[in-house]
Amino acid sequence: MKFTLYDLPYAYGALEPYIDAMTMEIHYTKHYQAYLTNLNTALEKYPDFQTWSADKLVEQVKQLPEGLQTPVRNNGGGFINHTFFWQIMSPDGGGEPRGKVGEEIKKIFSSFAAFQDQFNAEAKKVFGSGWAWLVVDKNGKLQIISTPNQDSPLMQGIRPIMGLDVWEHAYYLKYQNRRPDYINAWWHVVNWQQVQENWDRLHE
Ligand code: MN3
Repeated sequence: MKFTLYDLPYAYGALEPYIDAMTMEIHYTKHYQAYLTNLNTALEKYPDFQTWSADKLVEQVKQLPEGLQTPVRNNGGGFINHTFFWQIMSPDGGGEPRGKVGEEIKKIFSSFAAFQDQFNAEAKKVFGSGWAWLVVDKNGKLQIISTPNQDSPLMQGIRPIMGLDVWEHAYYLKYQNRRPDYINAWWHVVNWQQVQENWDRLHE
């Protein structure tokens, strides 16, 4: 079994003006594709693991054969992180979350604005390349974390329900060095309905 690209449910230009079409196209067709190709190539030599899901490979990366650990960490992580990221954005996104996630955010962070401030601070402080995440921790509580490179929260046994790619490749064409501007714009495309579904899946 080989992994395949997740089909974007919207056009490259659909998230304009917040995320430009060229960035989306290069991000999807070059970066995302490269993680996928490299993951599939790495697995060719390890038939025992070809039936595992990509999430399981990343989650259990430390239990894998040594030669498979680094490719899974970097490319498996890159593959699942991006597959996740495409889904939590939408041209119909933005605004404030309603329903259970909205309630939980207000309960834990006191207000949506305070939550955004804390998330923005976490995303800004990532040194070099990485991700900021809204996760459900082991006690079922919402928490904001960041990870370096393509490390996934799954590697710590925690589940993301929302995440933001702060690698320069995600914003440099439009925002150059202005990561805070990219972060502020990104809130306009957050697909809260999907975030809610991600939450629901963890609480079934
Ligand atoms: Mn990326």
